[in-house]
Amino acid sequence: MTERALTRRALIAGAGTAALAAPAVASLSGMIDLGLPGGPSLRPTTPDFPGKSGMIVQRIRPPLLEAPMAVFREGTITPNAQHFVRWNWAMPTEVKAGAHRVAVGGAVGKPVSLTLDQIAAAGEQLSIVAVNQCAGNGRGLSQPRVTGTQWGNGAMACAKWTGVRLRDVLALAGDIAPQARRVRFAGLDVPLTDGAPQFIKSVPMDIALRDDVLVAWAMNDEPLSILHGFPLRIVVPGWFSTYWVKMLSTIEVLTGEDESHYMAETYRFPTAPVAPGDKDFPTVPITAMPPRSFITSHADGDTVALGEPVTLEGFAFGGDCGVERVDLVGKGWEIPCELGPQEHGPYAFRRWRLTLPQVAGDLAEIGVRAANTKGAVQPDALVWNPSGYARNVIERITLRAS
Ligand SMILES: Nc1nc2c(c(=O)[nH]1)N[C@H]1C(S)=C(S)[C@@H](COP(=O)(O)O)O[C@H]1N2
Ligand SMILES: [Mo]
Repeated sequence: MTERALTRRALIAGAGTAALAAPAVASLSGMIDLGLPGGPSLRPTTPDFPGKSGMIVQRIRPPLLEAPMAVFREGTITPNAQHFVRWNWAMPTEVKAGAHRVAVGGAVGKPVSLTLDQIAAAGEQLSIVAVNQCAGNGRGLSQPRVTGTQWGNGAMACAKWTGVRLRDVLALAGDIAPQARRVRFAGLDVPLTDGAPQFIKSVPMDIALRDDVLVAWAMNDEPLSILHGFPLRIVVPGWFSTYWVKMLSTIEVLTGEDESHYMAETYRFPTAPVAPGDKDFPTVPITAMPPRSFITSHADGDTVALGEPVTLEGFAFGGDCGVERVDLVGKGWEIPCELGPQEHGPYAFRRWRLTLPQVAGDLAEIGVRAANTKGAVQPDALVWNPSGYARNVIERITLRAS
């Protein structure tokens, strides 16, 4: 529940029209090195996207903005100004809340077209803190390299999402047909090239009806910005954000499999290990996130004082459940880390820390390894796949003692 006295009306009606000024390519402000193996690794940063600051520009239009890793040093909630942005196609740069409708149709008793007020009144309002992570997060670090947006690890963020349950919105459209299999979402964005597929995604019925899958209008107590999908987006805690459709305009109950492009052709993961060049192997859609963890107190190549204690800090997330444990691992050794409180529930970032009593020499290739409460553990070696999806290999750094 929201602590602040933000009513659903204030959130939606108060937002009125959201618009996005075009960013100026001219005023790129600095460069950041993403450390991508073999390069090119430098990316510009810009202050020029509205509501954003210090973001790494992967692409201007449609926008792809990445958070510098330093953002994650602070807290377990990522500020909206540093929340990564990803659009497959161009999104409208202005959306009028009063005119917006969400069509709910397909295999339902009574197809409806809902206003924002009707959606906000569909059921209990609730807030859930959850990690929003692109399925391609960290893809640029793949070795061998793969095609697609060359993200470092900054295509992730943790935020508090506020809205109503998807199942309460579905209920406004009458009875769901007994043969219903999936629920598909579309937004207002349209392909830039003729004949290209629209970005639509679907989840199985049991996921759609979950207690915590939202039609959300707020992110960290602010109305969703245009970049994050004003006025409404889907939130599926624990699942990669490819399913978190923004600028939601259509909800469709399907009775069969979903053969649309972004379900049947892409965002899929091999069912067994593959090597570069392999073809025609079976795949399944990318769905739930595996656990990940990061060191934020130090970066690769940092110096630590020889003979002194050193405190390492960072954060972890369990993926589709909570974090069970985090270990610092070196070459042939491991030490359990102290976990911070699970302050925001199982789907959020969680802090860890560890003090080593005395630095005896270089800390070569150290990393942290998270295990989640369902028993999934981060692997030692990259599970390579041709699209670089679902990276969760232990990320290693070396600290020099002197
Ligand atoms: N309408 C729409 N929703 C979308 C997308 C899109 O292209 N269009 N991209 C998805 C993908 S792949 C990601 S990673 C997340 C990014 O969410 P964010 O920009 O709020 O961080 O939005 C998802 N929802
Ligand atoms: Mo994504």
